[in-house]
Amino acid sequence: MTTPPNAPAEREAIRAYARGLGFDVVRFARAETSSEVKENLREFLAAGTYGDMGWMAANADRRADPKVLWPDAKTAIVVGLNYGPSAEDLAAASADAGVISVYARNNNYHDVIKKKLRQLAMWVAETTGSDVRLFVDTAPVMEKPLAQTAGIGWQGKHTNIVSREFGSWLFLGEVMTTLDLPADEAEGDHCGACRRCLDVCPTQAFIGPYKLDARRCVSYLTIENKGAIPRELRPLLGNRIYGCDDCLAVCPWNKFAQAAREAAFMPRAALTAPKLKELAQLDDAGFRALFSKSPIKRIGRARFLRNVLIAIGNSAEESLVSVAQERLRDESPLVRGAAVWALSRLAPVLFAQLRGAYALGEADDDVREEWAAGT
Ligand code: B12
Ligand code: SF4
Ligand code: SF4
Repeated sequence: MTTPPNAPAEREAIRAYARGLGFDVVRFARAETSSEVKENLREFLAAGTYGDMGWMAANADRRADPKVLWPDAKTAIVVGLNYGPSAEDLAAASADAGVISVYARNNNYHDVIKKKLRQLAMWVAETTGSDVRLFVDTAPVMEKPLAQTAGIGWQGKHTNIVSREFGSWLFLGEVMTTLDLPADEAEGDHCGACRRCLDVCPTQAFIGPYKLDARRCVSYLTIENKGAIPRELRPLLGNRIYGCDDCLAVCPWNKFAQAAREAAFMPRAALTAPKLKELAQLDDAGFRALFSKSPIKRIGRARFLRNVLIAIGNSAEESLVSVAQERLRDESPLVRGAAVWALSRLAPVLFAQLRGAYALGEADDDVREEWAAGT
């Protein structure tokens, strides 16, 4: 173990260096989780509310405790990168346009944060001689409890970190090190009696304060979920086609939020209120080109068009009937199934006319079921 003699000064030097890299908040915690947090994770996994995210359960031991993940880790340098939107970024889109959540309107934040974390990790290793590892999002680390212990903010009732300086809009990342550095003060809970985030949720995904049923969350349904979106939830998605910001956006602590300064997070015009018609007509090459460097690329064309067609079904826009109809012959059964539902909502008479012939020629069981079910 490396214990620097001037740990507080060392800590401040690391903070200054990380701030220089563009991180908006840099704080320090012991690389460990409390027994309470471990128990909460156990409860969450036992309830099965993680849906298809089997990787949450698969590495539960490591996720519950950084010491299992890396026994030599002593300190977590926890960073926050502000991606705060402007008021116009949060304005409602018209019925024929889709809403992509704020975090996905430009480059993939994993790449942006990883690049900075790598620089930070290398610098810490070189200047202190300690071992380092970096984490962002996909690693089995519970980033939110670590961020709360480090004092970046508190886990609000919407379960995300709320910062007194940046509201709901911080991405998190960590460099863990074998250096033994003094921890910063933890942040307390400042939600009080407020429950705005719980009440605004379009799919009522909260089981209660601080407890999310991920299977109902639009973010899960439109991003992580690989199959068809459950029928009863489809109308509740509205025109949200990738992720959701409703519980974040409504938080009163956002009055202290600041617009992002990181250029890679400035929204691309093409991904701000994109027209549903154009999105539904994307082929594979078009999808890849539009979402180059974007986190949306990961889910692939079929899952994305599934979301777009659900939004078309919710749009009540007659002009989109022909668009839904075109996708009835799409090569992907996931897309065809969503197109059937969209058509049944937008044009029930046409749907009834086409039903017999299309259902007969349909090779996929799930799509045939969509024809049988209608709206
Ligand atoms: C899995 C995951 C998801 C899942 C599940 C979300 C969830 N709440 O767990 C889905 C796909 C739904 C999701 C959605 C989103 N995510 Co996400 N996600 C993750 C991931 C990979 C793991 C989170 C995790 O460990 N969940 C497990 C459960 C057990 O954790 P939990 O909900 O926090 O559970 C706690 C509470 O239940 C609490 N608890 C239980 N009972 C009680 C009682 C009381 C009184 C209290 C105080 C607490 C409490 O204790 C539990 C443990 O701490 C993290 C990255 C990471 N590695 O940490 C990103 C992460 C949490 N996601 C993030 C973001 C930005 C989002 C979205 C906003 C994206 C979007 N715009 O669509 C949404 C927000 C939805 C929401 N309201 O949470 C950011 C959040 C940043 C922040 N400021 O907090 C993270 C940290 C990624 C990152 N590196 O920046 N996500
Ligand atoms: S992200 Fe949207 S759907 Fe998910 S919990 Fe928050 S408000 Fe509900
Ligand atoms: S909206 Fe209210 S309850 Fe939800 S996180 Fe913000 S302060 Fe807490």
